[in-house]
Amino acid sequence: MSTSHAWRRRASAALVAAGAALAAAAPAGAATVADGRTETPIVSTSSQTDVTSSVVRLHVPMLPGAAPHAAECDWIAYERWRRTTGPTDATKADAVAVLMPGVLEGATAFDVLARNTIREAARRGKTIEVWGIDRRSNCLEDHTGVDALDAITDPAKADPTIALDYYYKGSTVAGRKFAGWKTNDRVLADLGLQQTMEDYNSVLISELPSQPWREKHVICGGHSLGGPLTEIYASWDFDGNPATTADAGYRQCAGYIGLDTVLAGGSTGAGKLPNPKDLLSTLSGGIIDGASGLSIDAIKAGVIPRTVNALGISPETTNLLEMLSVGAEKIPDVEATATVKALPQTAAVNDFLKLSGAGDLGPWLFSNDSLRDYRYTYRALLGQIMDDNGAVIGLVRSSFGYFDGNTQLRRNRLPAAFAGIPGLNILISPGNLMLPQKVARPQLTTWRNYDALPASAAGVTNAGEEVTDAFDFARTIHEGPLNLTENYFPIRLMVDQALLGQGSRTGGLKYSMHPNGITSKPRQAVIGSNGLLKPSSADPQVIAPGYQHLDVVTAAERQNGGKPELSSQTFAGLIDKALAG
Ligand SMILES: [Ca+2]
Ligand SMILES: [Ca+2]
Ligand SMILES: [Ca+2]
Repeated sequence: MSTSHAWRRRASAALVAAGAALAAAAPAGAATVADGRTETPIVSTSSQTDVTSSVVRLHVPMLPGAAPHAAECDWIAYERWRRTTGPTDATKADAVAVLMPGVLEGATAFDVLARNTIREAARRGKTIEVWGIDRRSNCLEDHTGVDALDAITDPAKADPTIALDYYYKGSTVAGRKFAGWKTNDRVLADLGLQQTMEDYNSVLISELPSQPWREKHVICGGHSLGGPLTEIYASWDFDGNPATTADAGYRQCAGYIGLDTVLAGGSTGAGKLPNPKDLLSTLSGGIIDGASGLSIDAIKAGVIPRTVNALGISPETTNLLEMLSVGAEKIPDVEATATVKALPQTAAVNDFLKLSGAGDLGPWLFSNDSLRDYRYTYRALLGQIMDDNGAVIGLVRSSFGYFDGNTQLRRNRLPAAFAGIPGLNILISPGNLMLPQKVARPQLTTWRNYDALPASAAGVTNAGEEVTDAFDFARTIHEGPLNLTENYFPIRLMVDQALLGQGSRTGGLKYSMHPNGITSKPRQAVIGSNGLLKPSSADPQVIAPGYQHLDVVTAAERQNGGKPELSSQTFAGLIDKALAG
């Protein structure tokens, strides 16, 4: 990918971007909204210009009884990808695929898969759209500082200090001051399954008004937790009367796609429940301890955390990731050390840098060793945090290249040390992970893309295991008004899922009435061979060799060795099958 080429296009589109910024502000002011719908074009630096992207926002107030909340939270959003030459009316497309993200994941995660699948479908003679849902919890995010950084068109001036000063030093950007992290916002306790299912459905029925059309042309699916959420959507009965089914979730979908996830896994209680309790325990910082800790009242009262704030994973650090990704896209080879050293010494930032940089259990427990001890370019820093040869957190791993420039690397032994600790071992996964040695005068660690591995990668990774383009990966973390992270993942959502799976039908869970909805239509899973799941017989599945948990949605169209990109090929195949009915 040519960065300079991308830069020229971005600069030439500056006027469009200015207009987009105004439209994006509409939900706050609402003055320019005629009918409760806005669509904001995204100025993308993707080289695949035959696919265009936009953000659609719909005015859909929260369910009655929700806690007081910001006006932004009465809007829902999705990112829309479609053929540049295709119809603007989605119902004129052959198919619309609607995808639900996983834990801590935002809509832009689907960018690469969406583009590749739209292009593959076109080669098969079909015009399709892909929509990525941005769950309602994203309404709590304030992107002002990151967006200001992203808007700078001269790479030499893309100084992250602009964003850091906004989030940490009270500076004013675009007339706004940061109001602080909303980790304990009461409204998060209301963002459970019922609200999420209603939102999934609202996108479909308001944008594609004909139920018969939807049942023939809409593909439903998701990544990670988005798989169980799709199973639950298929089971949902929106008028609460199981005798009428035109309103049921499974009657809105022609087929289902699962991306490193399980679709027919029993999240509705129909089969064996994939046990989310260890993950819940970890995400809640150990406060939720198994089934006994599952209580909606406790979340509302604030006894159980309302969002993830554990092990350095917090709204603060996911926001930081987005900031760093701007550097990894625009100034990939510039040294990031000064920025890393300038990061605030908050508990969340320190925990995250230490978890990522300690290298073994002893230093993690007894020292201050952290990523602050090493020197990286921006792209190498992103690699340390998210690549399959750097990231200690398996949920965020993608395979986008390998380190270079530093001859003093060592194995990172911390994840292996965590392997026996229940809960921790779900988030912190062993792998072929490297880290710079801690030395007095560290060398600068640089980065090589997935298709240009250095000889020093031998024995750690290889061309067959590297599948994602580093430029596109960095781009998708922050591009446009949305982003790749769900900074305020509502723990309520996963608690509801666990309760539903245990058979509870109290409150809003009573609408899960069609447990076999997910098996009523064609379905297909793509499983990464290095992802988070073991192969299972729950769904028809394709195994993507070398793919990590995120690679199933980020893998590049052009694979090493001329191999086909399996996620988009499989996705397009499922669409063909579903359309054939
Ligand atoms: Ca019904
Ligand atoms: Ca790698
Ligand atoms: Ca987000």
